Amino acid sequence: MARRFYVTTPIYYVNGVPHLGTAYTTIVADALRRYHLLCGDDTRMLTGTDEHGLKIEREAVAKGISPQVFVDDMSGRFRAAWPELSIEPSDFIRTTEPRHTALVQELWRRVEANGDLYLGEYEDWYCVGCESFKTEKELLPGNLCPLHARPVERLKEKTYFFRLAKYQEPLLRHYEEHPEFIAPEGRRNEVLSFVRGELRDLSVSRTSFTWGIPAPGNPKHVLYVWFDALANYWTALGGEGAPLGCYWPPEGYALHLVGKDILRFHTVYWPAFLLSAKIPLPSRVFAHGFLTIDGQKMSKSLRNAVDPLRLARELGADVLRYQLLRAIAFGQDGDFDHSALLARYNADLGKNVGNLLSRTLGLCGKVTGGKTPAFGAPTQLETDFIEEYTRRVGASRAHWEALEPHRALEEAIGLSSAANQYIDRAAPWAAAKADSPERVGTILATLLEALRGLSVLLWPALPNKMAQMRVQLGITPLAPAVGVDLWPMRFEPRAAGEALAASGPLFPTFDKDAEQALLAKLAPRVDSEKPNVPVVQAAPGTVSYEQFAALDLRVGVVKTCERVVRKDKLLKLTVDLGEPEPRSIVAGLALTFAPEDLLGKRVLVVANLASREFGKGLVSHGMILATGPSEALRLASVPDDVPVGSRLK
Ligand code: ME8
Repeated sequence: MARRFYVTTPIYYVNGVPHLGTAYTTIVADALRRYHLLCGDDTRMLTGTDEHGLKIEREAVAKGISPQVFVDDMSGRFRAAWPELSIEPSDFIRTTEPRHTALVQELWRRVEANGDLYLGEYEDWYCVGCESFKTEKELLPGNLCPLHARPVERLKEKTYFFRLAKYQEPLLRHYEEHPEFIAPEGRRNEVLSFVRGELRDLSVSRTSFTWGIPAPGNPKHVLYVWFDALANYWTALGGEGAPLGCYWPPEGYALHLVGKDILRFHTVYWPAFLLSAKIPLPSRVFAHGFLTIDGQKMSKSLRNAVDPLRLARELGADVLRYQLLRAIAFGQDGDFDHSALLARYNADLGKNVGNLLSRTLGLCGKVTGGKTPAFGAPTQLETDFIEEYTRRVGASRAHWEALEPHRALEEAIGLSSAANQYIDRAAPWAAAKADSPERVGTILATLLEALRGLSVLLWPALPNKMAQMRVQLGITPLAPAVGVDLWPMRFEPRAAGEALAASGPLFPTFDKDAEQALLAKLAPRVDSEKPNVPVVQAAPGTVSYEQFAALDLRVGVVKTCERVVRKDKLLKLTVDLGEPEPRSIVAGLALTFAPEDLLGKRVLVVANLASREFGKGLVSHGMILATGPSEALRLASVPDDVPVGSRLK
């Protein structure tokens, strides 16, 4: 029976670009989506962007642009990023979309109609990074937020309160009646002890800024950004009675994947709002751990250095996906280590799965003329292998069900190791020498079937590589359909005589030199000398280190350059910044330089400047640094041996 499976990620704040942490949650969600598709489940995945609130408003003001222009640009970056990681959400919601704002206001009205909102005044410490009030108890010495290590602000304003205290008992009852609601177990205990403590009513509106959804009936207030954001999971389905409502309980199964930083919002506030609005609760909230990078705490400046998109462009999305899903026990904190990524790639994919494929197809090429052989009489070797196949395929499925992708993939790789051992034991080359074509055929047919199974088991993590593997195996691409279970629970070798299509190695391994070169390119530039001091607010007229580090200054080389018709000062260039495609940049350099002067020149580029339009179709995606008057400009540069794409810091 097809289940209705709805998986969501947090909607990400648009004050930064997608980084490894946000990519992590979104990749896991996509892998789960793919697993459920394979099972024939009616599957839906939601991600999106969280665009209101003080943090975003301030960021836009700092950039001198309107919040709407800022969020449009940043949200676009998230939307564009996910396909590069082979993430294919069914929907992408933005909290500034009318479909969302209208339904959030409906949710508010329902909560109000239930008597759960009242006006009052609130005074407490507020962390803009968390968009959350903090009690004195929670703060670090010096009034620092424990998560952001930044000073909190004292806020006092008129606000609507939500009667959270009223939901203490109903929440505890829900946790008890639905023990699976909060996972993993340790997180559940954290929430239980929080809710058993003193649950204070929650401030859910703000009056000191305007970048938010107006409170129905009192537009002086904008809704608290978390009230607004949490509702996305429900508003994206179209609210009550909408056709997509079937993905929400009671008909559907709704799973929220979140990082442990936002557990309380999802397991206390969100269910309380829903209980108040008389809307069914989601089925489960799973809070995963936090990633560190090469053993270093992931901070904003480091995040920029480990750009998941850059990794994916360098190695392919599948390699990054596999490492995040396999190396980190889902639920626990984990380290993302570049050398470990390459080592695991070589071991699991290159030398194990890749080798199995090339050995099998190589033998088929020699022995059966590149066609599938017939599966004849099995010996004990086949019987044992098939037993192991069936056990591992079942175990892998059970681990996906239990939200243990790392274990599910471990079983798949274990199956590949077992198949490699089986080849060594069955020794098809010896059977070929002994002129036993039937025996060789049985061995190769067994291996081909194991590979076919693997192409399904590994697809949630490695969708592109498994599609290529299926091409080499001469089988059709996976085409999941609702109600059709594609999980390879039965071992059914293919008919003889089907064409195979061996081509180059699927997972070419990196030798030591290639590994060193890649590591030098990929490893984040961690300034280990930098003391781990809390960031203090920048004095007027200065920028903080974080603001400086947010600038992406890169070394590029000019590939093409031409004048712009009717714009005397402008040149239109393409500049290689070490990205897959050169950037188009429009620069006011034409009064000093002729186009040919600049060809092949090294330049310094502000690579993350918002794109700017200079006229119809004339858009600049970066800025070249120079000094001097317009007619006598000198380009800022670095020595010629600095590699293209290097970042300045
Ligand atoms: O909290 N390791 O958005 P956000 C693992 N807008 N995951 C990480 C991570 C790390 N080091 N850093 C971030 C918000 N994440 C709100 C959510 S939902 C209604 C509103 C992931 O941009 C993880 O999923 O700060 C974490 O919960 C989320 O990004 C926070 O994203």
